[in-house]
Amino acid sequence: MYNTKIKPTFCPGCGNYGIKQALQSALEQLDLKPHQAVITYDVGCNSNMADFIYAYGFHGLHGRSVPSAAGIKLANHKLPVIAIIGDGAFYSEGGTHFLNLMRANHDVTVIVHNNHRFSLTAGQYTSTTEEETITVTSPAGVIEEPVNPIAVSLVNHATFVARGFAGDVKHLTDLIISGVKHKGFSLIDVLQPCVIWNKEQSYEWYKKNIYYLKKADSKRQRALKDALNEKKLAVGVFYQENKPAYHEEFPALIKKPLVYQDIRKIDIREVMKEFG
Ligand SMILES: Cc1ncc(C[n+]2csc(CCOP(=O)(O)OP(=O)(O)O)c2C)c(N)n1
Ligand code: SF4
Ligand SMILES: [Mg+2]
Repeated sequence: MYNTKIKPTFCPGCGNYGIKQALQSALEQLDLKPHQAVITYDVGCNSNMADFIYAYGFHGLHGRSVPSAAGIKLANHKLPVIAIIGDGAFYSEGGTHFLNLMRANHDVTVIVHNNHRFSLTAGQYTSTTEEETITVTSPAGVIEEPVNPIAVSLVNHATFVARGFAGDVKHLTDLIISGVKHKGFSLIDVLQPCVIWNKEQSYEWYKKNIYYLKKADSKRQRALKDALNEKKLAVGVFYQENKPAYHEEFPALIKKPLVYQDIRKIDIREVMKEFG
């Protein structure tokens, strides 16, 4: 139901196949028909998915699929909105959106295809690439410390923080379902093998280096312990909190979604007099 006629063009073995499959299974299990949800896309290998998934979609600029998602949600908060984005886009290029949209608790689910590279443009290092990694833009090894998106989200007021693995589609499907059901901002960072530009972090490497969290914590400090674990990578829901979403607190949206409001009747002449 969610496939277009276009055959995916990801490289054979790319982790994006697993993420696509998990997203489509989640939509099916949530009983969302292609016209009942909106998916925003970015620029990158990950977001070529816009051509392959049959559902309402919006293609944004690099690093901007999440503000597009927040805007759509503000226009019609009855729609489930999912943003697809890469690590280079969300944690590097669109870093301000990463920091600021989660604080507002916009009710969107963000799925980050985290392959630790700018893959579409030939494998440059991003802000999540580990120190000392050799890439085309770091021939002597990366000097900077990597961003830890899970730890940053935990201390930056995100209300649902999770990490999945593209090689475990069933687990990732469950994370996406929980993220979409969560009322507020949900971050799902996905460990995504890129078989072309990141040979080190392969499926086998991840299988040896991940462990599964049992359940979401309700204390940020406790969840941080797993987020800061440098020996192994935790996958699962780190933290979840119930809090009103942005559209539930924004006065103009409390009665009904903006798209159902008749804005033709609004007369701004009185307000404008203040500035005349
Ligand atoms: C504003 C802007 N900056 C840079 C680019 C060039 N660009 C396009 S895709 C890309 C890499 C994408 O990396 P990432 O977001 O991690 O996605 P991936 O390809 O790894 O899935 C870059 C740098 C662009 N198109 N627009
Ligand atoms: S370059 Fe990497 S991320 Fe892009 S499609 Fe190929 S394997 Fe996937
Ligand atoms: Mg990337």
